[in-house]
Amino acid sequence: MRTRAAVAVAAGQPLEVMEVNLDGPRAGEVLVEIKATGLCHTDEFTRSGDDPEGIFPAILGHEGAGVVIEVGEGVTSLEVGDHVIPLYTPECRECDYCLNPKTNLCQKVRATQGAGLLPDGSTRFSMLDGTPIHHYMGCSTFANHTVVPEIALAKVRKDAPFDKICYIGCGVTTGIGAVINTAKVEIGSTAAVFGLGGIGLNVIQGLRMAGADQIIGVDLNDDKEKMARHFGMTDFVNPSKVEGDMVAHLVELSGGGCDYTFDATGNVNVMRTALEAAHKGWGESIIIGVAPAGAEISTRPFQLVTGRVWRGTAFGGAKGRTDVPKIVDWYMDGKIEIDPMITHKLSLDEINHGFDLMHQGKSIRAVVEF
Ligand code: NAD
Ligand code: AHE
Ligand code: ZN
Ligand code: ZN
Repeated sequence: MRTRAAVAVAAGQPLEVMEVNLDGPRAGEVLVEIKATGLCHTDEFTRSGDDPEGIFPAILGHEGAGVVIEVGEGVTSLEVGDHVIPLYTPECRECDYCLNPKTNLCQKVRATQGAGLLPDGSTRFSMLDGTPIHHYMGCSTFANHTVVPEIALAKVRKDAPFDKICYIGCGVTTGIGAVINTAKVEIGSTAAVFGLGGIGLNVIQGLRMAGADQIIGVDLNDDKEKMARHFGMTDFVNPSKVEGDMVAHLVELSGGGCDYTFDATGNVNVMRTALEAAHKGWGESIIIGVAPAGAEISTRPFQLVTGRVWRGTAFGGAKGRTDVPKIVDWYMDGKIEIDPMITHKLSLDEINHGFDLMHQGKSIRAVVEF
């Protein structure tokens, strides 16, 4: 078939919206009509050329929701008409990682996924001249139709709106999951969140659910304060307005250091500040942000010797096929809020404007509706 997609033709170039060829699903694969997709900063990270795994041409996008149109041979868990959210962290339920409750990093298809291919080593997308187009994070949701492995689809209820639940495909689950699954924040905790964008606001929402007492938000952009307070932030810090050392400022503000800190910026200098603002003896700092090729984190080992813990999280530690349908229920039951964070709706043709809004700090989530 043919479908319309925004293609990343080369690193650093705007996406090009065009008709592409899409082959049907093979064994273990599912054809999905994407109804809506969010624009995550990780898509921009790859488009820009910062991603060491970036491959071009590719169809980016990993925060989508849609409907099953066709299932390939041997697919048993999904049928035509099911509503689904593609998972960049699949859940095969049989690999060593899936069988270990300590991780969500299913490795069943990670090697081919990282190479921009489906598990059989080929692509389903191609240009009209036959040039193959790579898949991205196993999802490629910047296309009206995509082919995804069965193990990388969460089946969700049919009454949930696509233009909101697409965000559960990354930002919502990552932020809330970082608090609940990775940090396991306790009632009464003190926390700091660095970066109040599409991920950081969901960390804040997760901290409020977990019962944190103090939630310090840190961002260079003052415009992020209002929305963060809406989601539960108790104190706002703009580092550009802090005189002297940021770590000392945060340690004082939190009364000795934070029980938990979260980086949602992808900046390795911020990651160091976040680690060092964690409480001596027990503070944990969770890295969520994704840093460019070549960037490295550093601190004095003494920071860890004296009891601080540095950890990371992918997709908020969520096991997607199991956890994502529950998070959709949380949204539908009013336990979590998504709507205020969807600040812009765009057509596929306007997708590059969505990345402009991200750079200008004007959007939280821009969502493309097909
Ligand atoms: P975003 O652009 O919506 O938000 C980033 C925020 O950080 C902005 O508000 C910006 O003003 C702020 N910021 C930037 N530099 C800062 C600094 N030096 N100090 C303080 N604030 C600063 O991005 P997002 O979609 O929220 O993504 C955030 C990060 O999380 C990105 O690196 C993204 O790639 C990563 N991410 C990781 C996962 C994961 O599974 N680990 C999932 C999703 C996103
Ligand atoms: N390709 C990058 C790494 C990017 C990365 O860490 N991605 C996160 C999800 S970000 C979603 O917005 C992730 O899931 N990581 C685990 C994994 O297996 O990729 C690089 O630096 O090479
Ligand atoms: Zn993402
Ligand atoms: Zn697995």
